[in-house]
Amino acid sequence: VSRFKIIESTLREGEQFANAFFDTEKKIEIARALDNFGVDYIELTNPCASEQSRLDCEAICKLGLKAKILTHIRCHMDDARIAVATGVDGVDVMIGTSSLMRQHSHGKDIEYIKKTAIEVINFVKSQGIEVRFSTEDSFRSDLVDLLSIYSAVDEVGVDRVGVADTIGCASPRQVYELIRVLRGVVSCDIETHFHDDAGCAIANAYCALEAGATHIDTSVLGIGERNGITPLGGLMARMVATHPEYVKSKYRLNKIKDLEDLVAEAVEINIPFNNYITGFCAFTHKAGTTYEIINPVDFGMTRYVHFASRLTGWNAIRSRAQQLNIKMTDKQYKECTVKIKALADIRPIAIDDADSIIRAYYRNIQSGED
Ligand code: HCA
Ligand code: CU
Repeated sequence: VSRFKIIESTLREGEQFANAFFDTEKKIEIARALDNFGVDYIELTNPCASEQSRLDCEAICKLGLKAKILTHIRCHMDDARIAVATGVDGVDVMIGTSSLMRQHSHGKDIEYIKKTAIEVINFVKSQGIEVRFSTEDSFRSDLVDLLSIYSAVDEVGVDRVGVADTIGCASPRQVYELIRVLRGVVSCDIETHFHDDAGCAIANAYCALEAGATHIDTSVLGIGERNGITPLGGLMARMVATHPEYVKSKYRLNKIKDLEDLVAEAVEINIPFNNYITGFCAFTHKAGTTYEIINPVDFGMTRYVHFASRLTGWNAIRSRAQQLNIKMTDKQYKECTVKIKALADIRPIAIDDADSIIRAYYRNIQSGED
């Protein structure tokens, strides 16, 4: 779990998001921002998708980024030749669903898939770059066929195998079990790719790591096909909670807000109110104590205590009073809090209302002391 790598797919999976259209300049800006954040890999759209996609891929390879540049292709020699010619550091090869679906997979298909996969893998490796082999819709494929294909590509020296939950149907326990079994079968790295249709994309990524996966696919804000994949920020939130040293030393977490703003603006969406870390209320406390599993400071964010409400507590009022340079005894903070709550029970109150009550209460006790 602790030494995982990120394959950032905003410029591949993310380009499949409904609103996404990235021109060359925007792709370069996003690639630089991802690199600056510290992602390990940046995955780009198949250069065979369009002439501009190919040119953009070449342009990003020439930027000299620290992150390794990957492109994503179908399991064909034609795609592979075009991909390696762009100057990428590695190729993510994917085999389509249909041939792996239970109904269709009988011996002959599997042998054909293995033969094609091995040809493509050997070719990419002969060019001295990385190669990953994944199967689309892995969780609905026949397990025996799946493992037989993965072990065949592992034997010829693939760098990574990829498991993809293309339709977002997998549950964390299923993920754990499949990756656990796969971990025992292959010796290469294991990459995973989770769609979020059923709300499990982050949990599934975490379970995959627990079971022995080494690489996680993400995109900024999770953008991708349909409602997208594991979001980069959400994965950081999950990982910083359990592995703070590794995550904080490796990624520039305080860049997450700028990165998300950049992508949100490019695809014309708002950051969701409840977004991990950057949602407007992600560190706003209204009732109860100010405990958090994540320290906002790690991400360049600040905690906010929403103290002007009927749910407020005297700790919140004390910290607000102190911001106003007002010092009282605990008993007095508590009394003052009762007054604020009484007004907030009658109508919604603003910060100003609460501040006025605090100030009036304070004046009152001071004049009493005189
Ligand atoms: C696609 C499908 C894919 C591939 C993932 C992978 C998926 O758009 O080509 O290469 O591992 O979700 O299966 O994104
Ligand atoms: Cu996908």
